[in-house]
Amino acid sequence: MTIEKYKIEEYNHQLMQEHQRKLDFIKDEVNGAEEILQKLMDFQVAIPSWALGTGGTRFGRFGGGGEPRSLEEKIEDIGLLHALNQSSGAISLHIPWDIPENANNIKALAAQNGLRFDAMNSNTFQDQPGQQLSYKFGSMQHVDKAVRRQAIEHNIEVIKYGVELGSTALTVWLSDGSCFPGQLHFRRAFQNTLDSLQQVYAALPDNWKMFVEYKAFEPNFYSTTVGDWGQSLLYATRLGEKAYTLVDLGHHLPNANIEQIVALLLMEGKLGGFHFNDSKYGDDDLTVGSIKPYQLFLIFNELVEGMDARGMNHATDLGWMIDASHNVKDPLEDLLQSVEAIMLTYAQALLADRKMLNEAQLQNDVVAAQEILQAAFRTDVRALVAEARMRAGGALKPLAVYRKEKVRENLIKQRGLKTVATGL
Ligand code: AOS
Ligand code: ZN
Ligand code: ZN
Ligand code: ZN
Repeated sequence: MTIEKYKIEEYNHQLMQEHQRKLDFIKDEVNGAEEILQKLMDFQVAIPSWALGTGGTRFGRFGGGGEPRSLEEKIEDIGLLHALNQSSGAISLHIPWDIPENANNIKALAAQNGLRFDAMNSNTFQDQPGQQLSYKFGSMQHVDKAVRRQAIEHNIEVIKYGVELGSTALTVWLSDGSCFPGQLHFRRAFQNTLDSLQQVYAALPDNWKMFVEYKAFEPNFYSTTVGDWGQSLLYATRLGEKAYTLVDLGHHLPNANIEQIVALLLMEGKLGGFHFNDSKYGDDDLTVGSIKPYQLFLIFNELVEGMDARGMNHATDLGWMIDASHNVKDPLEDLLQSVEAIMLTYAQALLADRKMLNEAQLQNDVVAAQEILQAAFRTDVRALVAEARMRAGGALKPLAVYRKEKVRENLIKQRGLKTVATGL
């Protein structure tokens, strides 16, 4: 199914008067509104192929129907999101869940939908049917060289698929670790992992990046071999200049200061990419901005400040991706909400008065610093984000159009009620 452009324009037209009033107000309030609008239009967030179906937990899964049954249908779904918000112009694939049978056709279909291929994701956290050796005790860390070899070869295969599709990054998330004290020799696990990663790194094309994603715990509950940003940074530094750390917002121990982590990784030129989501307890993979919107703002504040300090291009120099899972929401509605939350927060970070903040910091004026940040965070930028979306050809209110056009009902009609998308 597709949503015709004229339909979106019709809906926009109905809302125009109200929108214009709000836009005029905010344009009056902030400096450099046009510049912010352009940055918002340029900013694209990649949608993970595994987030288009219902996720579920180990206690069960309650499918919502009409889920994509193939890579083609996943691309179609993201095409729908992108038509509505014009900010989801990329897809992050997962091998083996999304093996492209015919790369040229898949590339053409993505292009038709205005999508490019962001980072490719490998999978050595599950055993696949017919797989020779098991990852039960790890993949790249494994004591058996043959298992490590298998994991390395899989990652090299993922790069090959990515090259065919025009992707330029590989995300490696390893579930390697241990469940009990004594199970693992930490240094040996680190060395084996480094050695394995080095062999994958050697197969990376020149224009590619490698993202090393860390995660505090789960599925291993005693130790994780890429468990925090320190370990990830250590691997990335040892690997070389094409290797970077990837920050997934849900992968920290409780109360970690993620904005500080981001600031330091940027300072070192080692921040490569992002997995946006939100969490209350752990790797909850909840809708972006649904639990801790102020934390998200503080992270974006550091991102904008740090990227500007290094002269980086906000839209292209980092890999912006969502990593989400949905238990009770329609996945597409959830993703619309997540992208919206990212754009709103990015806009707020763009309008923070950084010059004043810097002065306040130099004066040790703690109160002023807080006022400046919170003034930006409390600014209602919804009309700005909506305007950017409309100028790019999207909907002023994507979620409303999605519901009025009965997208899910139509997808269920087309694909059936009992569909299971491959993914987490
Ligand atoms: C796992 O917890 C990580 O967040 C991964 O980035 C991701 O969920 C996984 O690679 C999906 O395949
Ligand atoms: Zn992730
Ligand atoms: Zn995760
Ligand atoms: Zn996750």
